[in-house]
Amino acid sequence: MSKVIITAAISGAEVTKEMNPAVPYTVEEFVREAKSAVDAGAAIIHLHVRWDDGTPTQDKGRYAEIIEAIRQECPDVIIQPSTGGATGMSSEERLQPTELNIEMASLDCGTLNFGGDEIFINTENMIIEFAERMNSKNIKPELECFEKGHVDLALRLHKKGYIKGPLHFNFVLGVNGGMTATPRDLLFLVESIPQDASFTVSGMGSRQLTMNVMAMLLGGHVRVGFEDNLMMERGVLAQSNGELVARIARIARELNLTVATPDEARQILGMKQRN
Ligand code: KMH
Ligand code: ZN
Repeated sequence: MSKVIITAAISGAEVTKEMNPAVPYTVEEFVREAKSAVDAGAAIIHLHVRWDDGTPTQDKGRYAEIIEAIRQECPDVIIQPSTGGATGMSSEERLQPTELNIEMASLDCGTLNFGGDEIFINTENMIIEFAERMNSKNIKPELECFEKGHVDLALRLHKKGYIKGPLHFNFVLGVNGGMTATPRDLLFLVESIPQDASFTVSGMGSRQLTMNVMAMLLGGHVRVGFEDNLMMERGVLAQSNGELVARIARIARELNLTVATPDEARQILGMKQRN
């Protein structure tokens, strides 16, 4: 039976408690949200951290504190810190979590508009620098692609040896400035990557569910969580990240897929086992 990896992006850098009171800010809230997601079937936690007042930070010490606390409750889960951080952060700031003992991180593969006046900057040289940092620390990159040009750049940098295989993409669709979260655009992206690459799909807002289902039909993996979507349905807030994970895990099982454990996810993604 095919396996599907569920990633939970539990916090993000843009969503706030005003939008959904369950968005985590404190260490205890991060643990609560991570545990709810893992208990429901998440194998990977994509992690942005905050200070207690909700301010997004890439501070190494804050990551260490929150990762350690999550590990106490969820010892096996793959923790994937963000190196995207929030728009406007410098490369040095964003790279801080790679100084910790982590096994995976996001690697953003191109620049894009990010709504209003925001620009999410990832120049070619930045991507090379981030990739080389991850290579040197044996950190598995998840290739975040918000549009097709990002996929092409990632493939070019792979060919040049900067991004190591096996390649694992995350197609992030529906951001204001990136590709739309439509079946046509997702299919175009899936058909643009090598046969032996794996992919996960993130859709914004209500498109989280539709893009997740399509990803599974195409043999891919899924990302849910507050970073991309705060609602179960129109007008109904998700009570926890776990609620979003539980729904996609149920749908996966109904599609005759098995939800991957963290160790199975490591195997699928070509990562070292933890112990
Ligand atoms: N917060 C966005 C500006 C990542 O985590 O690598 C970038 C982001 C991507 O979320
Ligand atoms: Zn992120």
